[in-house]
Amino acid sequence: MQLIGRNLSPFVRRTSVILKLLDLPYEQRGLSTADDAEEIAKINPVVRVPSLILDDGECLIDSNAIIDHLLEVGDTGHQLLPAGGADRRAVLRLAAIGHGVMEKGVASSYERNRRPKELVYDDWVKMVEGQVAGGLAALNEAASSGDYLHGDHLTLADVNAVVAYDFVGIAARYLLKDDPYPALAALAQRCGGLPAFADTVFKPG
Ligand SMILES: N[C@@H](CCC(=O)N[C@@H](CS)C(=O)NCC(=O)O)C(=O)O
Repeated sequence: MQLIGRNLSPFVRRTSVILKLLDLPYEQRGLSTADDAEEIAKINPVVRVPSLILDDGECLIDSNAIIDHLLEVGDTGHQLLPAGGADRRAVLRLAAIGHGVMEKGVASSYERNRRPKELVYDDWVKMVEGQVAGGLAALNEAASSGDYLHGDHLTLADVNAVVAYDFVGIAARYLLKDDPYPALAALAQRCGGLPAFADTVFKPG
């Protein structure tokens, strides 16, 4: 399989983490939407990452659809996502909060970095960063009651939370000043020691 995109994108990195946790072999093609739009357009008509090209050439787009497939083929014991019921709903809810933090963190970064300075709308940046903070606070609260966000082992909720937290640390570090989310920071540190997370840290260049 071939994963398209760089791990700077939290959506790409969470896909990389899941591939590694499930021990699924893949290569990564580090294309970026800023520099490689033409190449990416040949793979995904809306020019976004990640995409995953399967061994038979089928191309999946959007991290949600990609991870849905990876869990279907690789998480047959339902470790990362419970098979059903209240546990599944709880993991999906927390995973959605992590995914929302990624979306709002990316939106804030695009507003600040992809527009000419005079066109940046500060009130809107403040609003999306308030949404990032709300999501991180909710994840921090969930992380405060045990070693994992839900249950007694690592799930998709932890993957998204840690990747979202790490991304905010890169893209809007000032939001983490004075360690406002200590339980989430501790979870990120613990998970950071696992190869699936350590091997997917974005390295520029
Ligand atoms: N819902 C998508 C979001 C993907 C996304 O926004 N990726 C960003 C990179 S971090 C991107 O491709 N941005 C370019 C664009 O949206 O124009 C997913 O979960 O995969």
